[in-house]
Amino acid sequence: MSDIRTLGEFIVEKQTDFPHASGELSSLLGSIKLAAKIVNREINKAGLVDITGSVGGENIQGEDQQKLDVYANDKFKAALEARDQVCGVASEEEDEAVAFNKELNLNAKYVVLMDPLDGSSNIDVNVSVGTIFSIYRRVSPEGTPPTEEDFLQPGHRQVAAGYIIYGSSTMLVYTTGNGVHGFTYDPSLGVFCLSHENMQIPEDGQIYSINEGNYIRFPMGVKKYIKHCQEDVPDDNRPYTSRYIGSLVADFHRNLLKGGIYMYPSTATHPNGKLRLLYECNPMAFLIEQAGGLASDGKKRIMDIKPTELHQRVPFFVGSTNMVHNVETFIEEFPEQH
Ligand code: AHM
Ligand code: MG
Repeated sequence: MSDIRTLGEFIVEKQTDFPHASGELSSLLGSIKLAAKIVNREINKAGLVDITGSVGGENIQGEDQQKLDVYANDKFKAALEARDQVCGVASEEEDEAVAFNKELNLNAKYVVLMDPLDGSSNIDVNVSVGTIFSIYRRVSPEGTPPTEEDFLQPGHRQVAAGYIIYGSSTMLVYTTGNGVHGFTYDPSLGVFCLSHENMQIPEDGQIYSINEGNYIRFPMGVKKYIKHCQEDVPDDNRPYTSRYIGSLVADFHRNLLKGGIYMYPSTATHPNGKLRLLYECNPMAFLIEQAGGLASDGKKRIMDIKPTELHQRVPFFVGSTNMVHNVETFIEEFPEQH
């Protein structure tokens, strides 16, 4: 029992790692932890109550919104607003950024960008889903409502990022720029317990994760890389294993632990791919770099992209360093679009 370190204890312990630490970021992470527990409880009973299924609305990308998407969005927003450390949020489920207008919130230093329930189309079939979050210091003056500029910062300016995976067990994984740490939720105690300190992704991996159904629409470099993964070269541990859940958080989490690459390239029909730079790619990029891996749009570092709009999409290649370098080399060598 005495060996258990809870997320709350760990955050307080690490608080001194932040320059000018005042406890605000710790308190902010505390709100995320609380919302995660509430959403976890609801997801766990998704099969029992009439809560799954479409609410009937569409989000800005024209996709069906699931009831639990809306639920998770509301819970995370409420938890973030309640503790006064955040002046506004941008969410995959909201058309526009949301400003918190209470005076204490107006004086807050941080903005949060999030995908409250990623992979939610998987809930009905009992497959893992996740929440992804990304935290920045505002650039607009404190005491005023947040501006677009606060939300459109490049990923390298993130002060913290992480995800919660609601899976066979629920885990919260986060970084504040001092390594990546994972906590497993113990529902009987109601606490996240440190289970994976300082996670590191192997430099080389043997897993590739991509929706191969779209193969015909991929750029030539990606097609060639997939064939490379499938070649029989035992000295190089190939062919690699193909694993694709279709839930970014779950695919990312597995590859982080085992080594591998996750890819969502541009396609003939979706020239910028599917995933969103601000809610999905930047936070995963911060985590993977902190774990010793790489994240790229196929040509350049994800976290160096200057965002131009909230719901911007970007091709995404993330995982073990040597694998990401390798796919970039193929893309450079075979620049044809299809
Ligand atoms: P979502 O945010 O609408 O849930 O979409 C993101 C999800 C990712 O979790 C997953 O990796 C990807 O979409 C799967 O897309 P596809 O079904 O095209 O392979
Ligand atoms: Mg998503």
